[in-house]
Amino acid sequence: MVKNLRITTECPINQEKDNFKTVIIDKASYNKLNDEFDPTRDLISYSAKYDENKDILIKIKVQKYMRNAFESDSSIVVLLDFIRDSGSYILPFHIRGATDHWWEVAYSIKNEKLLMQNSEDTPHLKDQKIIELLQINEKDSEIKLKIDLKKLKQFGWSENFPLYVQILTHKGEIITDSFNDPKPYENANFLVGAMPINKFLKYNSKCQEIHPH
Ligand SMILES: [Ca+2]
Ligand SMILES: [Ca+2]
Repeated sequence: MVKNLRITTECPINQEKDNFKTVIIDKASYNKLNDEFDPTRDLISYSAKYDENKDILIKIKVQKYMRNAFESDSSIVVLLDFIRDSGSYILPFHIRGATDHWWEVAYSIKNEKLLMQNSEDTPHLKDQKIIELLQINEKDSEIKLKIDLKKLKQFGWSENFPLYVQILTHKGEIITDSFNDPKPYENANFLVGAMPINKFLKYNSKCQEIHPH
């Protein structure tokens, strides 16, 4: 039994500037490691939209973006689960823990540098550039990514399937925050739940606010 499940409420449909739509606002606490980079690993919100080429853009906001954090062993990690009955439940990049959404590709974002990992049963995805970093906005503590849906379709995804996105931060092997569960580090490092981002955008769903319990 997973304890401390997140408590969420709906927040109003929020069209941000540039037509991004807020997906999740995280008001829960995070795992402070008491180095100078705690605020950089604190996830605040994420939002998404389709771009003019029908790819999905994702914007991730942290409390305070500090480049130095990502020059050492911290990063923002994005997991994509887009093939049913496939993928890995063990977290990538030697991060301790697991997820209930078995991912096919994972990206570790360290400033302009992206590391990619594919699950063991999807070797054909190795070195495929599915996520691209578009922008780091230090002033607003945001990064912007593109998910290449044409690439996903090449590898068996279709618009009818959910595209589950999971986002977390970590330092070394330790999870520090996630949008799936506010305190995975208190729940045996198990991430629960993920947003099917294409369905979210298609059905104009309301954003979720994660509250401390
Ligand atoms: Ca947070
Ligand atoms: Ca999967």
